[in-house]
Amino acid sequence: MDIAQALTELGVHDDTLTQDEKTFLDDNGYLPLGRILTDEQLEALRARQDELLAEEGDSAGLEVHQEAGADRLSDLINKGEMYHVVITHPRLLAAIAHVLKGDLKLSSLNSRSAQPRKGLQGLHADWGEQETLGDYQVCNSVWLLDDFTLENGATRVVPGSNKQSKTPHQVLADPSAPHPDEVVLQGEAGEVIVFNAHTWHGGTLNRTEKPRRAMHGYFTRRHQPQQLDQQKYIRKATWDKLSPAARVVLGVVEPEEWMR
Ligand SMILES: O=C(O)CCC(=O)C(=O)O
Repeated sequence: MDIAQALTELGVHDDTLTQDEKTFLDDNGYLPLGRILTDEQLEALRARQDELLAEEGDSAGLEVHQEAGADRLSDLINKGEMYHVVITHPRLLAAIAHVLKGDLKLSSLNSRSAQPRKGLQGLHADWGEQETLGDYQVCNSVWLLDDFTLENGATRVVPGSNKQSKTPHQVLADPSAPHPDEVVLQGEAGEVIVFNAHTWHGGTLNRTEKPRRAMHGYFTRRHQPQQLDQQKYIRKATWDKLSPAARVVLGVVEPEEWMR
């Protein structure tokens, strides 16, 4: 099955996003998708996150990246069926497909919880300078496990920065400083916001006493390496739970040793 068939099977069609939504995403480099998770899904994801952080301790996030001031987890596709919504939800996939011209696979699914009084990141793009402007290679999504507010370390983006080739580090004297055009992405727990990962973005300082929890479903073009090599990490128990279409979105094929 190719990715076009997989997306169709998962319910992604030309009109899954409205024309206004596509235009907003093109112009601004991000798009709030509204509420995607049910209350039950949200509770399951929060509970699993707490469980994994406790279980993994100092190793949490190691498969991809650890960060001072934030609790991170990686390889979440293999850590619970509740995470599979990130590679199967039609509105999410439609937005990613819009940015990546239908040529997509998951790069990684990580969570990032900005710790109280910490979590400020410099503005960055998840890719270097754009070689061909508008030929995007990566697209990200933030899944809010807590409300995102102006106070608790919500993600900021610079709207329209997807439409120029440079990264913040090439252009800004201090990428950590507030940017005059930045927008802080506010929303309620259970909502999802897609952002073109070439759009300048970063976590803000969590000024509260509670963690700010979120997951990042990060996607890339099919010819690019993944942030986490999903073929290397795929577990049999995960494979068995995924539909053929979801396996294509994950970019995995059945390992030979399982076929013997
Ligand atoms: O969690 C956030 O608010 C943004 C995270 C981010 O951009 C990153 O970790 O690269």
